[in-house]
Amino acid sequence: RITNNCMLEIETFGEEAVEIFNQVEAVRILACGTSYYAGMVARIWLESMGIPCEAEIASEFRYRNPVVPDNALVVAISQSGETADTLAALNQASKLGYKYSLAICNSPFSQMTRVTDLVLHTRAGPEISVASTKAFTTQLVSLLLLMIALAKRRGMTVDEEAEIVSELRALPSRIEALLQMDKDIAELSDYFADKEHTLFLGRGTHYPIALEGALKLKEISYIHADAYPAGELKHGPLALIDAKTPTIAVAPNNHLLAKLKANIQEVRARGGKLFVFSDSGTPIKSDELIEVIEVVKSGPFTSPIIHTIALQLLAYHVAVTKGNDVDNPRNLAKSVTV
Ligand code: F1P
Repeated sequence: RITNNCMLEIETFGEEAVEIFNQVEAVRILACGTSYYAGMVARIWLESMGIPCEAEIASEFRYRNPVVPDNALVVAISQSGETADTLAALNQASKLGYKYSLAICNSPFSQMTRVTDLVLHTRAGPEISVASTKAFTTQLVSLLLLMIALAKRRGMTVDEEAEIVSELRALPSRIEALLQMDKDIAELSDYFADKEHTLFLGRGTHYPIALEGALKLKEISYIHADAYPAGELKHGPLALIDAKTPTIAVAPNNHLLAKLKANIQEVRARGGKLFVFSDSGTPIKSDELIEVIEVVKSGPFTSPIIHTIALQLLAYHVAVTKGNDVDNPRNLAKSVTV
């Protein structure tokens, strides 16, 4: 719910939460799969506001003993709220002495919501398909609201807050506009349907979006997909580039674009076909090896959401083209409770 600015925090989190947020000095995010990628984006957001933050894979954190910062908030993100590794990681965080806890969950009656101090419901509605889609985008919105609540205590100005809130208000119409691109994205699916491997690249907040795009393609299209931070290309992944391995670059028109353009050229120079998901107006030209897909332009905080939906549509159409059961992919369960 995005209501008028001054009410935003109380309406979203409640007064008890606001009291806890006044104390929080550091954040550790714990999650699995798609939810972990949302946490990776949030880590960059929180850091950019001067809030120390780590994002961790829950199945690793549950066996570790890191030093706990003072007044630290542990944030568990989970669509189901029943994921065994995330619950175990929360338990470990409590044993280690994390002072406060928050669950960001889609299911209001899940186990996770019963063990944390605070709960933020993502209200995505029921997710019928196994692969997380709208759970992810609502997690990102929830994490943005959390970032605002915490950043206000670190000197975020009213104008800065208003800018992010106005971006959020514009999000539904931008998503509507993006969904109009469905046919264009569907047309790409033939190219991918017979491929065995795909590489995803991104930088900054869009690196986790590349990871999520790769995960969706794996989960429902059964195409092997890996995502790399684009700067890592020359440290190994370039060896994978050939005419049979397409690369998808998540390339919004932001301060990292110049670097990403150089990485795109590195792939092109080796004869790799590229699909560049950019914003309208981005100075990258299509040619025989590069196909630019212009997604709806959005602000810096909501661009990861817009780009995610474009990649979700791509994975969906590739899966449909291959005749897969999109809602029930093989070998996967909706809730990973063991
Ligand atoms: C985590 C997760 C999902 C994935 C699949 C298996 O679930 O890895 O991201 O799409 O459903 O579980 P959750 O903790 O977000 O419910």
